[in-house]
This record gives sequence, structure tokens and C-alpha cells, in this order.
Amino acid sequence: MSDYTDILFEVTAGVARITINRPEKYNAFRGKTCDELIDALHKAAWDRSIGVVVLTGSGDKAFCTGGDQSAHDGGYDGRGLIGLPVEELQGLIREVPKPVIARVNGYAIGGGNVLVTCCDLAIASETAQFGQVGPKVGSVDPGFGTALLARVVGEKKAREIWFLCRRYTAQQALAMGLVNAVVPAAELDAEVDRWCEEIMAMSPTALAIAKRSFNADSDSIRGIGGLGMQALSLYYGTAESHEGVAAFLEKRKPRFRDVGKEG
Ligand code: 2NE
Repeated sequence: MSDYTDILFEVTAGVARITINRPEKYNAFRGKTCDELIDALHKAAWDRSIGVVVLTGSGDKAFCTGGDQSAHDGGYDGRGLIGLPVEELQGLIREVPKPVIARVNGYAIGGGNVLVTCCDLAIASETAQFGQVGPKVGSVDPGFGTALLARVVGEKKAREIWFLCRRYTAQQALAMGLVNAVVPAAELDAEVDRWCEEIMAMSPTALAIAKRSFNADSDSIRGIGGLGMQALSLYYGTAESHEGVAAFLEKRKPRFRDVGKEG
């Protein structure tokens, strides 16, 4: 696969830059987007001339806002248990034997926040905003989205993020350990380039071993994700989940507690 429609893929000076290119959808991903991201990550993973991968979104509004709700009809439009191979995508970010940096240029919401969680490092613009929205829109991203987030920001904070679905500023994300650095929007690229240059000077094999050894401790979360996606595919068939998607698309508050009471 090389004729991408949903992403951009470019390699410069050993750095592979993968950009979700759906700004009109706030860089939400549909099935095809996930497949293209997976393909590009495979290319970057096994090309020995590439030492670091940067994952980002196009434009200045969003990094990624998760699953494309306009392609959701009791499940998304692609392959896999829920019509989005997100567990494969998230697992692959961790398997790529080189650092993957999230360049967070705007909203990192829902599955977008999970991508940030899965990346090895994250550098955010001051304008970025973070959060999970699943329980507000009839979804949840179990596995790396929940359990790995708890490893990253702590149990209490992760539960707050999921149970209240608030939005957090870049400075708050920095304070909770979700991102490594925050810079003014105009300096984001220069800062990411600096981090990439430093990484490119390191021993690639030592980096690969370090990454795999960090992963080893939390790899069991992938199994939790598989189990969770199986449950999620059943949840997507319920009126309660449909109400969340419909409410988002109709720009109204969901009425979860009324579902099933009519008639
Ligand atoms: C991103 C956010 C916070 C932006 O809010 P706001 O108020 O600044 O803008 P607005 O009007 O909500 O959004 C701007 C445009 O972007 C679209 C909106 O529909 C709107 O389109 P227009 O009305 O202008 O035509 N948009 C934004 N996000 C979208 C999305 N994900 N899919 C399709 N269109 C989207 C606010 O928009 C927000 O909270 N978005 C929620 C995103 C959401 O529900 N994501 C899915 C979560 S579930 C998930 O990701 C997932 C997973 O990761 C793994 C497994 C299963 C599910």
C-alpha cells in the first residue's frame, strides 16, 4: 500500500513523519485511516535508515479526535471487532523498535489521546487539549486507553479522566506526565526536530532494547485490550451506545438514563 488518502508519510534525515490528514474531521480516524497508519508504521519500523517516528495531525486544530463518529453506525466502517483495528495500531506503536514521538498540535481527544498515551514521548503545543470522551459518546477504549493511561498518569488521575471526561490543557498534561514538553505553537516543529536530532545520535540497538524492556512490564495490557474490544463490539449493538453517538452527531446532551424507558 503506498497511495495513501488519509495520511501523509515522509522521511527526512532518518525521521519518519506520519501525519493524519483529515483536518475537516479534526483528524478523526476511520477504518482506512487505521489501515494506512499501520502500513506506514510497518514501513518505518523495519527501514534501518529510519531512527525515529513522529506521529501528528495536519492543520492547527487537532492532533487526532479518535474514531470518526460520522462513520459510526453501531460500529465503525473498517475491519476488526469494532470496525477499527485500533488495538493493532496501538500495539504497533509500541512494537516499532525505535522511539515514536507524538507531536501534539491541537486536540488529542478520545482515541487521539490514547495514541498519545501509547507513543514513547509526546511534545505538545501550548494550544493542545487532551481528554477521553468515551462515556460521553457511548464508547470506551479498554486496554492501553485505560490501563496504560493509569501507568502513565497514575490510577486516580486516569479514573478521573475516564469517569468525568473533562478536557485538560497542555500544561495540565505536562504536570500529570502525559507529555514530556510544552512549547508555543510556533516552536513546536523546532522542538520536535531537536528531540529527533538527539535521538538520531544514539545507538539504535540500545534504544530498541530499552524500548522493548520498558514495554515488557506493561505488555499484558494488550491482552486486556483484546478482551475489552470483544466487550466493546457487544456494547456498540446497544441502544445506550447508539444514544451517545447520536447525541454527538446531533450536537446535544446524551440521555443515557432514559434509553429503554420509552414505550
Ligand atoms: C474535538 C472536540 C473536543 C472539539 O470540540 P469543539 O467544540 O471545538 O468543536 P466541534 O464542533 O465539536 O467539532 C468541530 C467539527 O469536528 C467534527 C465535529 O463534528 C464538527 O464538525 P462540523 O459540525 O463542523 O461539521 N468532529 C470532531 N471530532 C470528530 C470525530 N471524532 N468524528 C467526526 N467528526 C468529528 C469535540 O469535537 C469532541 O469532543 N469530539 C469527540 C470526538 C469523539 O467522539 N471521538 C470518538 C471517541 S471513541 C474513540 O475514539 C474510540 C477509540 O479510540 C477506540 C475504540 C473505539 C472508539
